[in-house]
Amino acid sequence: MENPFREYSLSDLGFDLSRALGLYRVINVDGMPITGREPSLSSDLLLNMYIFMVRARILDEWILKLQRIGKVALHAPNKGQEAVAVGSAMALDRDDWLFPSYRELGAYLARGMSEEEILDRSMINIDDPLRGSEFAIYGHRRYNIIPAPVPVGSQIPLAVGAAIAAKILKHKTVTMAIFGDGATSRADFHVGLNFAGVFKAPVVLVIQNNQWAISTPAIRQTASRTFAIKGVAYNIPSVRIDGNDILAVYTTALEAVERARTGEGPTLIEAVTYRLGPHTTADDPTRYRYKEEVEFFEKLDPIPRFRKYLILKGIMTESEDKRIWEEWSAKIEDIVKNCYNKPQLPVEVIFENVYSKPTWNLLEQQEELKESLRLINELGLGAE
Ligand SMILES: Cc1ncc(C[n+]2csc(CCOP(=O)(O)OP(=O)(O)O)c2C)c(N)n1
Ligand SMILES: [Mg+2]
Repeated sequence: MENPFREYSLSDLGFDLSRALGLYRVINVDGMPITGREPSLSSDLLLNMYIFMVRARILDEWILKLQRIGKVALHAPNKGQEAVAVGSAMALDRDDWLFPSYRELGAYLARGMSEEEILDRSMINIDDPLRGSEFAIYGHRRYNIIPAPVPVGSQIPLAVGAAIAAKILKHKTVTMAIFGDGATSRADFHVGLNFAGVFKAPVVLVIQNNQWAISTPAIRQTASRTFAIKGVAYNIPSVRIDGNDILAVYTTALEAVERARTGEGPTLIEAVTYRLGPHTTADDPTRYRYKEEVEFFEKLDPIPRFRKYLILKGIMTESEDKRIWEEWSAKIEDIVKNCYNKPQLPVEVIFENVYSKPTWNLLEQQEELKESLRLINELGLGAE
């Protein structure tokens, strides 16, 4: 037993506390690299990062439009947060597991999910892999993506538990949870961090600090100077980074994934970003934040910033960039049309996948539904 009366000092932490207070970036807000920080990555990898962000942006805009015409029930816009989603997911290997939140289209794409699969889910059509259960929630076993939970932050202890299980089984897999600043106020966050610290779980915990939890600003979420500092109390190396700099996100996440894989335990990453859109399509942010604030953060958009860097480095020309946007806009428009025209799921699916043998009251409700549908049909009251 260690002497409980022993005195500790900062050097006992075993990691650099200042990383939880600083703001690590590799490229500045004008897309200029910071001397000595550029990773040596292939042009293909850098271009892929950019294309995933472009695809996420185009897809996000489409889902928003589809919601506005009544084809999608609800959407949580991703605009402005693409670098966190893409950069962190790209640091994972194929066999690792992602426990995302509901604002990570870029992460699903980076794990190999297609626009078609995402849109089938959004529109709850006949090919919806989750057969209508929940809404605005994605996930797929094929890509080792756990469907995002609705209760905020509940993916954190799950990701930590899965990481501990992998460690016990001596699997080399790493788990990563992505969640918001709001989730750090849930008990799940503290329980998760406590277990991760004690059991040295091979997990990477990424806070998407987008400054808002619906209408609650980050300043009302915590009195801590940074969100990353919270990890220090659990003896978890914690790093605060510029989440609108995809190279900072990718290199920090990669370092964390490697630490986890080599048995060094968890890392907490606070990625500072900004939610440019509303919380969801059911939210009106003009009721709680000024448009000047949004205009200020629009200038820090991660996509034009990385675009400037790629052009500056000669990895992409202006016309190649134009071609990427045109190509993906056209491709995604075709996919939208195709998914739009697929038949809807039959309404009876709401009774599926609950009990292996339906209970008497479910059977009764099923009959009632059938009868209501028959009546609606007979009276010509149905939607097209
Ligand atoms: C336990 C729980 N409480 C409240 C809600 C309602 N709710 C949904 S999202 C949200 C805000 C979450 O904010 P944050 O964690 O910062 O994520 P962001 O939406 O900004 O990505 C709230 C309060 C919920 N889904 N679950
Ligand atoms: Mg938030």
